Amino acid sequence: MTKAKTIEGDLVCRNSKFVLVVGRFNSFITQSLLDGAVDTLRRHGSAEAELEVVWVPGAFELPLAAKRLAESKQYDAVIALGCVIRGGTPHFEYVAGECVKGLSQVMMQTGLPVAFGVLTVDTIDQAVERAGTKAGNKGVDAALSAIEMVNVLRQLN
Ligand code: INI
Repeated sequence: MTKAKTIEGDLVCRNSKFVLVVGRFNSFITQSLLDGAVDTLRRHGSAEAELEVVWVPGAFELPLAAKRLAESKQYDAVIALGCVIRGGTPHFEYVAGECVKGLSQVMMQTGLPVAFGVLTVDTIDQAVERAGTKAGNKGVDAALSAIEMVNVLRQLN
């Protein structure tokens, strides 16, 4: 156990506004990611009034919406939720690649935490497993990361 000064964020929502931006593509999966994320935020102290949800067509559009929302300065964190499932063409690589690159740029350019709750999977079964069944729920993980990042960044100001 280190004696060094240690800074870490806890998992309690205090006066924090979260916006969840969600891809409509594969909505039978992304709706479960959203449900998991919202349930997690509520159970960690968020009030309903502190949450907003924005739907966009698909994962490719998540970065632009996240950028607009981050620049509005109305939120403490953006939680991006989507589901990209590999098909028989390189389309998957383009959509998934631009999504992760764009969301990462938004976070670095705006300084606002952007949680990456986007599934990139080979099969529908893998998506189902990660959307509230045997491999957990990626929306829950993204919400927890957002809470922790908001709280750790507040201590770094
Ligand atoms: N969008 C997704 O969110 N997931 C996918 O699996 C997907 N695939 O495979 O095509 C997908 N495509 C749509 C894309 O995100 C854009 O909405 C569309 O290209 C319009 O710009």
